[in-house]
Parts: sequence; structure tokens; C-alpha cells
Amino acid sequence: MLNLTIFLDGILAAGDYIGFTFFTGYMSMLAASIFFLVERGTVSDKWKTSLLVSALITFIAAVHYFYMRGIWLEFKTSPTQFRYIDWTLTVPLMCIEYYLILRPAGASSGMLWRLLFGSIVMLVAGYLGEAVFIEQNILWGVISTAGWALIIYEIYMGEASKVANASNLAYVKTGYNVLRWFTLVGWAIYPIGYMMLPGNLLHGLVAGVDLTKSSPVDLAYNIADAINKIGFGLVVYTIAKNATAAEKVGYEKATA
Ligand SMILES: *C/C=C(C)/C=C/C=C(C)/C=C/C1=C(C)CCCC1(C)C
Repeated sequence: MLNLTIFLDGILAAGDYIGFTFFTGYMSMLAASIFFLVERGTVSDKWKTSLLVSALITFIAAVHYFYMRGIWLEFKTSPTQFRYIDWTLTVPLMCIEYYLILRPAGASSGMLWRLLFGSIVMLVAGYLGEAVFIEQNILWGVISTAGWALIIYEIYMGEASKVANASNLAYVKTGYNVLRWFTLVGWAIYPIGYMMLPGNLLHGLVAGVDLTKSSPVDLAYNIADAINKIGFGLVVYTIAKNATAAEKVGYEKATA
């Protein structure tokens, strides 16, 4: 029954703007996946895995958005389980993306494990606050933020930032700086959305919203996902393109 309704969920009402963002999220993730996969053929061998990972991130999101869109249309509830399954797969892939970019410059696997550890704390605590211990969502939000802080520490002050700074490749440095800006500023949209949950600090801002028809939290998450998954992938793509062009003219040799 549920399977059927997810496919045949029917009507997107004119005023259902949250529904709109689920549809555009789905379609843009799918389009981005095709883009990264096709463009993968235009970068040098070293960068093909990075573009594949970008495509996997948006593709995994596209599949989850397909289901989340159906759940939203049918039941007008937040698809929290699918949301967190998606994040549990895609956020670690973003950590791997950092590792792939910094590995040639000397990043250790310890850096990758620290990023993964921070991600797990962030996502497990977020899920507990949003779906299990809803009454304590502030406490779990604080724990989750500590996990995010570990990631921020690693990429701004830890080994990752030292390795990037020491790299003599301009496109790696510039690209890395943009990527970590996504993780600091783009990712901040998620906790802001979370704080609009009932009982949390920013709920007052959306207190007048009818939660049986709309969901400010999902709106924030959908916007954030589009920025952080597609935008992040495009930065990786730009690094790969610049690197490929530089390799062609032997720039690496000249600056080594
Ligand atoms: C593609 C999905 C991404 C990049 C998801 C990122 C999610 C976060 C940065 C979530 C962070 C949260 C906090 C920092 C505190 C409140 C709970 C969360 C899980 C929303």
C-alpha cells in the first residue's frame, strides 16, 4: 500500500511550497548526478574518483528525495527517517571528498577518521533529538553541534588545514578554502532549521505556521541540501578541471 502511494501520490497543491522544494530537490539532484558522471570523462585519471563521489552524493540524495517527496505529498509529515539515512550516507562521502583532495598533498587516514567521527556524532545526536527523544531536542542539538565543531576544528585548525596550506598547488588551496566555507556557512542552515522544531530556540519565529500543511524545518533542509550537495560537487568539479588543465601545460612540474 505504502509503495503504491509513494509512486502515485498524485496532487501537488498550488500552495504547497514545501512540496515544490521536494520536487525541485529531487530533479536537481538527479540532473547534477548526470552532469558529474558525464563530465568525469573530461578530467584526468587522478580526479575521476572525486567526480564519481560527487555524482554518488547527489544520486543518493536524488533517490531519497524521490521517497521524501512522496511521503510529504501523501502524509504532510517530515520524512525524518529517509532524511537521516540520506545524510548518513552522503556526509561521510563528503568527508571522503576532503580526503581525496588532500591525499596527494599528504593527508593521513587519521584526518579522514576524525571527520567521520565528527559526522557520526553530529548525525546520531541529531536523529535522536528529532525522532526519538523529541522532548530533549535542545540537549541533543547541543551534542550534535559538538560533532559539527570537531569537523570545523579539523578543517580550519587541524591537520587538514595544515596539509592544504602546505600544498604548492594553487587550485587545491583555493578549492579547499571554498569547500570548507560550505561546511561552515552552508551547513549552518541545518541547525537553524532544527532550531525551528517545536520546543527549540527558534520555534517562536514559525509559531504561526500550520504544521499540518507546512514544515519550515524541511524547507531549511531542502534548501541546504541543494546548496551543499550540488554546490560542493561543483567546487570539486572546478578543482578537477583546473588541475587537469594545469597538468596539461606541465604547470605542476614547473612549480614543484
Ligand atoms: C548532504 C547533507 C548534509 C551536508 C547534511 C548536513 C547536516 C548537518 C550539518 C546537520 C547538523 C545538525 C546540527 C549541527 C545540530 C542540530 C542537528 C543537525 C543534525 C540538524
